[in-house]
Amino acid sequence: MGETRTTERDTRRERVHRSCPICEASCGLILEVDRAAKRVFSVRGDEADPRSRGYVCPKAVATAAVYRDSERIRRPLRRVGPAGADARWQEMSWQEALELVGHRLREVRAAHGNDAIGSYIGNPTGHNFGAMMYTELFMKALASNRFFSGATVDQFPKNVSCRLMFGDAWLFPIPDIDRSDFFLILGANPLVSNGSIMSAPNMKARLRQMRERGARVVVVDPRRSETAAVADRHLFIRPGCDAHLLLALVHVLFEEHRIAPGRLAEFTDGIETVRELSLGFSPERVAPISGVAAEEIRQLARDFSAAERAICYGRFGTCTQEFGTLASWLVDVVNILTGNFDRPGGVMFPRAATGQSEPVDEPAAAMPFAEYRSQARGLPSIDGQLPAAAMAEEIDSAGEQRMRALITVAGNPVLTTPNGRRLCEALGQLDFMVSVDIYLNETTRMADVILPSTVQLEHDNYDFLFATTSVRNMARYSPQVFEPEPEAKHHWEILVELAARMNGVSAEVLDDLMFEGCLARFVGRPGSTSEGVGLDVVRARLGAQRGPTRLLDLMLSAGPYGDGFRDAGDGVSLAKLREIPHALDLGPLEPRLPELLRTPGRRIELAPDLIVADVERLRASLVESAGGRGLLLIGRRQQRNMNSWLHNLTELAKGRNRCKLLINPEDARRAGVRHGGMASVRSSAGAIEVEAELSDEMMPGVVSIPHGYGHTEPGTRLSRARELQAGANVNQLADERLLDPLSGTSVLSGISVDVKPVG
Ligand SMILES: Nc1nc2c(c(=O)[nH]1)N[C@H]1C(S)=C(S)[C@@H](COP(=O)(O)OP(=O)(O)OC[C@H]3O[C@@H](n4cnc5c(=O)[nH]c(N)nc54)[C@H](O)[C@@H]3O)O[C@H]1N2
Ligand SMILES: Nc1nc2c(c(=O)[nH]1)N[C@H]1C(S)=C(S)[C@@H](COP(=O)(O)OP(=O)(O)OC[C@H]3O[C@@H](n4cnc5c(=O)[nH]c(N)nc54)[C@H](O)[C@@H]3O)O[C@H]1N2
Ligand code: SF4
Ligand SMILES: [Mo]
Repeated sequence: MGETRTTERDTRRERVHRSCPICEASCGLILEVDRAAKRVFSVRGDEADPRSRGYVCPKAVATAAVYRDSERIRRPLRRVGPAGADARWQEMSWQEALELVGHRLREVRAAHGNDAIGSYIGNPTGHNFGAMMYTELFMKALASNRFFSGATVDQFPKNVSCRLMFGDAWLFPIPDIDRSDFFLILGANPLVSNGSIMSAPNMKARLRQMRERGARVVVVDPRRSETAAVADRHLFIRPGCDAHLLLALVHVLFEEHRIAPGRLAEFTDGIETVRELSLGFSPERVAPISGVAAEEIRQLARDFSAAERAICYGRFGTCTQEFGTLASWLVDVVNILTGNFDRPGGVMFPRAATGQSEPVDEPAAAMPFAEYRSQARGLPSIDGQLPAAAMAEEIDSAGEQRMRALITVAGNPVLTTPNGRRLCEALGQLDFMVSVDIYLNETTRMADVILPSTVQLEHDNYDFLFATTSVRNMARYSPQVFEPEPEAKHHWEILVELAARMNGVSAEVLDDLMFEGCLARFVGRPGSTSEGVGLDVVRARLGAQRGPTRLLDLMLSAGPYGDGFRDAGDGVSLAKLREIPHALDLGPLEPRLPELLRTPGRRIELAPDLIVADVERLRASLVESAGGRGLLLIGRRQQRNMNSWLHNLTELAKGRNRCKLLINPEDARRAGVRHGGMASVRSSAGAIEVEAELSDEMMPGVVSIPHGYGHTEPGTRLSRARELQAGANVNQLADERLLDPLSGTSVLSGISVDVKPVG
């Protein structure tokens, strides 16, 4: 790393630009590389990038460090003998590996039906254009109801509330933070996470700029987080009580005649129903439960509605809790009732250059709910997903109808979903398991076959998902930097190859199907840039390319900023993006309603039936006694982690132990736990031991342990993670039975625990 002495080699040094694929912020990077020697000399922020202006966080180095990690898997592996410390892994050729996996999966399907094969899709998929596009194809090829993903330990409540209110699970209202006067943040810590469903590099500078121009930032969080520490006001809240608090805010808005939806009223249904729902939730009623004083709630409602342009924003903490969907819904209810929805300085819908967030002709049908039910617990599938928390029981407790094979793709559910111990044991009972992954980790060590994909520097990429979550519209293409090793396969190629083998067709046929699907969906839409363009023109222009780059080329030219396949046109095209080494700034977000709504009649559904019914559960919780539930456990993110998967990189994992229990000194005294001493933390699901750190940044009654640790399982290939940051798996404490019923999302924030000193 860094500058080295001048040698002949320097003549081969080149500077290449890419966006960082680790988190949503997608910062612009400059990498200094030697392509021939496949070396990265340095990674730094790109000052000329209009999005990130030189900003990067310490994780930027991961892009290079993962590429060179000698423990990363580079060729398919097959396990010989049982999983565990003594497991042996044999390298296989791609041909052999794909044949074997295809054969075993077909066998399971023939004997037990489609649903006998499950799949779990993890987070890095969202950071990889090819993976995203072809996962859909892959799911169709599997045609199984047993679909699980990281969403149900993350943002799925927001997907559900957006689906019910706006007709699309992936149309997210995004904070227009650079033009706002008031920013209310619940359950998010963007200073550390760098923003989630709010893509914007350098949150620290942006929040500072907000305050410099007189805007106010209020953070509601059971921990005085890094973000709370730089806010104007921080309110402690009891975990799991955001829906109570927000409904009390709504109560005050009605009571004090602060309802001002403005033009939104013309296309919003259900305002009166929401008023009625809020009646029983006065601040006085909610205060003892939530721990937020009634007067604070009233003041917050007044300040929020008095601000010229305000944002109510909730994220991880408001989703992964008992009332996750209600809280996610109420965040938008507050924005809508105060007229801060779809207007500058409030929240708005970004416009992706690839066209997936354009208005559609046909309204969406009702959200599929319970089209399938899990076999063990009868849990409903919701918009096609089953709760990740149900994976273990679908294997170990579903009798003849059990899940017999599993495909994990870029995920580590043993560490990231509830009750990792049970899941791990259940994985051992599968007839067959295959993992598309680049590490032999706590989950993939249970697989029969591991299929490693290329990593980011070995393939091109496009910031596809994050164009729909960005605080400014943008387009960003990242070129491939290094040639992959001979025969290496890209993530999308593995998915197509498997899909092809499952269905007895060739990979080319499937790839062409994908392409034809995109042609039909994106090209020639009335009013679009490609209206009237012949498909023969499009085909000729796209040439003989294959795979995701062809799809991207098509989507960009057909998209809302596209050149419409007219060579002389001045719009966006892949060829033009290739010429721009940075992100292309497409301007600030703009109002897009009601045209964009995908509900029948293009109306905002402020009081969807499923949600109205769930408010009863919230009402019932008001009469439960506050307190008496012992300590409540929440998580926390740390700058040098990304969920479970960067701990094998010395650059990021070195330093002091980070997997600690944060506990308020008063609670520690009561529990007899010392600063620096080991504490045993027990819940209804399990127990772990971690070092305690006393801190008044924790609300009394609430403790915190970060997730993604627990690199202690035998038989992984993560020697540095084990040595530097083994930690303990906090998801041993997450009970797989506790879900937000409207979304099937796990309760990870607000788990009842007992804390005791060890020994
Ligand atoms: N208690 C608790 N649990 C949580 C959370 C929490 O805050 N608290 N957070 C939740 C959230 S928000 C999320 S998103 C989930 C994440 O949950 P997961 O997605 O299950 O977990 P990750 O740790 O992100 O695992 C990423 C996996 O992808 C692999 N990988 C990385 N890059 C590539 C690549 O380029 N190709 C391929 N094929 N594989 C790759 C890694 O080796 C790793 O196995 O965890 C959730 N779990
Ligand atoms: N450095 C780093 N950055 C990351 C990640 C990472 O692992 N490391 N992961 C990425 C991923 S996958 C995601 S999804 C995003 C998530 O990004 P964020 O949504 O910003 O999530 P967190 O940083 O976990 O912040 C959640 C906050 O909610 C608080 N909280 C917990 N329970 C409650 C509650 O019941 N109510 C309220 N009001 N607050 C509560 C916690 O104390 C915490 O401060 O971060 C992304 N960025
Ligand atoms: S904030 Fe850090 S991890 Fe996220 S994109 Fe920027 S450099 Fe990468
Ligand atoms: Mo996430």
